[in-house]
Amino acid sequence: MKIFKVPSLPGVDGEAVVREARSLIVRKLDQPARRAFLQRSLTLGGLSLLTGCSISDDSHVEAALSQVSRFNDRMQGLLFSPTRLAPTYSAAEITRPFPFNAYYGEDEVREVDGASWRLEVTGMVADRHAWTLAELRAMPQDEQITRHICVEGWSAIGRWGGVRFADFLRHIGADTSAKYVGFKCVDDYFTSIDMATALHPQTLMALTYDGQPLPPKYGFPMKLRMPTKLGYKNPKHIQAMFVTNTYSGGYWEDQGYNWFGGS
Ligand SMILES: Nc1nc2c(c(=O)[nH]1)N[C@H]1C(S)=C(S)[C@@H](COP(=O)(O)O)O[C@H]1N2
Ligand SMILES: [Mo]
Repeated sequence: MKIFKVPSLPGVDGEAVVREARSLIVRKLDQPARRAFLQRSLTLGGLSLLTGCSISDDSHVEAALSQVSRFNDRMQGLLFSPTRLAPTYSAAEITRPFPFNAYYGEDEVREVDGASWRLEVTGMVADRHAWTLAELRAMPQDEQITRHICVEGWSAIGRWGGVRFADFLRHIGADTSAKYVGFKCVDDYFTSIDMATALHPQTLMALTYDGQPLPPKYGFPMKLRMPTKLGYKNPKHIQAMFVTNTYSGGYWEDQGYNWFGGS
């Protein structure tokens, strides 16, 4: 395959973009959803021009699509404004009932015991103690009515309350110059986000839905709510979080969904 030609942009290290992309292009094409999702970013004709690949060769197509997706992550990261707010809505606009979604059905929603639950905090932080729900509830609380957009083709407006993640990160002495914050959930879900989004004023450790403790189906006891990101980037039932410079992907991201996942 030919060298991926990166346009020169101010402040962008083109070679680093390609290196980062190349380190992620080893996976084989096996997920139709992944391929369909990535193909939306660029037509195959354009892709073959860009890369010089034969479009009849699946592994080359896959490699090129992965490069485009990682390139896209870098561009979204560069374009992300740490202060621009996602739209907010009135209480009358809330979608009722708010939809449930997970990689399993509603009959398999995880029931977490709030009394014994702890949020484990590791990585590049000064204070690594595990948090109880009561401790999180004692922090200053914020609220938002925002739109959740799922790539499966639906969106809905909901009302979430909880702790601003930026407040929490500062409180625990997180190294906010780190690249990523990763999350592990009570189910097998996991994801990771860029630090700029972690510090965004609308990124919330949500403890409530519509004024009540988060119901199990919406991620009790705590989910991360980010109106600047697509639904799959919003982890429910969070059990552990870590601040890191090591890329750790995500449940859907590892199957081809774009990692940055901006909405
Ligand atoms: N732990 C966990 N978090 C998750 C998921 C999941 O399967 N498990 N699915 C994601 C997806 S794809 C969506 S659209 C939203 C759905 O959140 P909701 O049930 O509150 O609508 O949760 C996200 N977070
Ligand atoms: Mo989703």
